[in-house]
Amino acid sequence: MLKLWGRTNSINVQKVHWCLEELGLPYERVDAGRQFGIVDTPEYRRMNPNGLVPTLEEDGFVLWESNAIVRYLAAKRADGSLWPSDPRIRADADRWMDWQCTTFTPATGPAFHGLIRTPPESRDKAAIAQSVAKSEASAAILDAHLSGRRFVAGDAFTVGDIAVGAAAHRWLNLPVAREKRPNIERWHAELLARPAGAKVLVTPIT
Ligand SMILES: N[C@@H](CCC(=O)N[C@@H](CS)C(=O)NCC(=O)O)C(=O)O
Repeated sequence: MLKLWGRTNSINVQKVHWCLEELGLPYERVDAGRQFGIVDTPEYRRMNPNGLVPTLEEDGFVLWESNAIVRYLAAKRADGSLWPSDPRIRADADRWMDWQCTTFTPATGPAFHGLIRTPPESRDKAAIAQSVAKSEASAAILDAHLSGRRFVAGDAFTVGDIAVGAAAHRWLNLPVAREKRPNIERWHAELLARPAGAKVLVTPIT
């Protein structure tokens, strides 16, 4: 039985949660992190020494790092669709997963934390403005890439859409003025039309 630890408002947890829902696998999810605690207990630290969420456990096999977990789960679908079997399409999906965690989410992070998790009187306005500018630069790259492509790695939904989609959902729901990005908006609407996407990509973001 698959067991996932993590609170549902974390995008890293959302990726794993979304993948589990896409695959229709039976699983148990335990709220952990921030107000739910658990991550600092010795039992949790034995599984995940980082004290972060998500963590996945399956019959004694423990995995952390959200993108690695998503790929592990997607590999269970043996038809090579969600984590593509074609090496080039797989590399493309993997590349966008890496871009999400090394470029896009670091760009949006200060704006998210400043505007959503920090009281107005304590906000660093300059850091938020810089974060919005960096996020726009990332959004421009993603929007251009999605021009003429249905999903990030081509015609089919893959793990790349899960990672980038969770991050894009957060960006699109930040209370900031954004440039129009028609390709991102069309793709995001398609992600939300998927039952698993609609279940996991909740609003408001918190
Ligand atoms: N690279 C890790 C990052 C994990 C991470 O930073 N998790 C955050 C939530 S998104 C966390 O655990 N924050 C502390 C907490 O929730 O207590 C991954 O992708 O899984």
